[in-house]
Amino acid sequence: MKASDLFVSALENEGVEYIFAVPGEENLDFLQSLKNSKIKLIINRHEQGSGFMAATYGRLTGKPGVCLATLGPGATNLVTPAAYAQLGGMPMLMITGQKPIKKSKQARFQIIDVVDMMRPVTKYTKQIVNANNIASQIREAFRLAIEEKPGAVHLEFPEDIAQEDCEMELFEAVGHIIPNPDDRAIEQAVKMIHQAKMPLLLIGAGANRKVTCDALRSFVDATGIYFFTTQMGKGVIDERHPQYLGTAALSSNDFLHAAIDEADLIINVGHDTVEKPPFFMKKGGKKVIHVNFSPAEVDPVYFPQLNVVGDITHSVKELAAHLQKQPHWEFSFFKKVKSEVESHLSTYFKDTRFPMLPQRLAHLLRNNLASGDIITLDNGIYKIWFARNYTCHLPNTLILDNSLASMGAGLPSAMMVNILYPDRKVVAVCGDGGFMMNSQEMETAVRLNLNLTVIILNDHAYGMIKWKQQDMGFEDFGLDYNNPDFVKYAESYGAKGFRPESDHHFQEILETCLKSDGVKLIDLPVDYSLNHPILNIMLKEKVQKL
Ligand SMILES: Cc1ncc(C[n+]2csc(CCOP(=O)(O)OP(=O)(O)O)c2C)c(N)n1
Ligand SMILES: [Mg+2]
Repeated sequence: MKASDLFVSALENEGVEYIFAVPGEENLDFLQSLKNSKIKLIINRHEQGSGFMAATYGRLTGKPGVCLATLGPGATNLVTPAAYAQLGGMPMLMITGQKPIKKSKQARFQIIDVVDMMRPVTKYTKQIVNANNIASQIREAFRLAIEEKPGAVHLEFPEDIAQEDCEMELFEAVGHIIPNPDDRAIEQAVKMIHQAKMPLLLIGAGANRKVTCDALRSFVDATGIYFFTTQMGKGVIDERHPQYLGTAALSSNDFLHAAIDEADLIINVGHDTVEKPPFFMKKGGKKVIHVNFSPAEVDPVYFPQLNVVGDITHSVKELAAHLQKQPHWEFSFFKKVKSEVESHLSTYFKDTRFPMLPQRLAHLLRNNLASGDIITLDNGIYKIWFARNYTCHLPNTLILDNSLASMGAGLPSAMMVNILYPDRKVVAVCGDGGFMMNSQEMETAVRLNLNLTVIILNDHAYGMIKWKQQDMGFEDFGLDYNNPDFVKYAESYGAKGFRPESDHHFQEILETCLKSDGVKLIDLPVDYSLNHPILNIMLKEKVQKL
């Protein structure tokens, strides 16, 4: 059998449905083998588009998303999505081509050491040097990509190896059950929670990767313990729950941190240090119980006193089964913080000024989307507003990246969401900077007849960096630019473009976009004048008074 045919059979054997690709000549044997396969080939316009789609596939299904690129420049373009998947815990396999490794007349043309380049951003990176190893190396790559903590893996498939003859041999895709935590760890955790006066629950990204919602919800209902989430832990429990305190979009000085500061124990389920810290631990300060698939990595701002290691759903169930409400638990301050948060957030929900406040946009989207509909975010200042102000009802309904925090993933991840869940509406919320980083994928979206709406928050600037610049006391400098006419830009791809002129007009356009099929783009002027006064000044003052 031809090696590239075996490669594709091995991918089919792993249940691969899609390959996202920008092929080069070094991938042509592979491409030919793919032609006769059930796997759907999706051609992107930049390798980042392929990588972000594959990573999002992995993030949402738990199965590795697969992307394909050529050697050298194709592979270097995959580095950002690799880091995105690796830090974010998203299973993804990257396949890159290479010139013949046994005998080549190309000297060093286009050749860099891709396997080594991928090392710091993957769990596994290997060149296939013999066709007879293809099946086992693919099995091993999938095993590692899926295993907690999931991440990126890479296989380099050189041209001459792809053309070799080999035996047809596949390995069964065997998974494993994650071990349960040790009873002693549960006992110690229960003791610490019983002894605490003001315990708080933190829900992080790991809880969104597995089906932990029911267990966590029962834990909160049974104990009455208040909870908050990291940005990537949003939606694990419906945020309309009376014990929901908020999402840690900042690391300190938000209302939520008044509660965190008072708590004497944090039960952390599924957060690891790759996310922007939801709070800082201090020597002699509050205690933390780390409930996760593996022990905590120690960091100057994170050094938990107890690790409960094992399947987190089971850990949470065990904790809930052994905990009893304690008469000395004191939650009245958390209740007060919650009501302050709610009244603060709602102040700006109704502010209809135009250009529009990001707070208002989060509110309008919540009102217009069903519980299962999905927003994907790119990276910019609005991510903070959405994390704080958008109320998730279900897990993975606000898809954002708070680990690599890369710009450019908003549109590709919305495309992947639409392919996976054609019955749910999807809106990509992007900055004008982030959108432009992968805007070429508009062509892919239109060609694939996808249904999605892109909202561009137009401030003609790298707004997030402006916000930081102002906070650091620097003068406004070096962060402004001009934009293309986004309406015409959308139209040139065969998409629909809209430019609202008032709050009311935006609502009409949004309704039209959500009701209609196809790719739609809304160029929304945004008002960022409250970023600095609220996030840097007002919050600090209000939190101190609590
Ligand atoms: C690929 C990448 N480059 C640079 C950054 C640093 N960065 C973070 S946010 C930001 C500005 C984002 O601008 P825009 O997309 O317009 O969003 P805004 O904050 O203006 O709403 C920059 C440059 C990044 N996170 N990712
Ligand atoms: Mg901007």
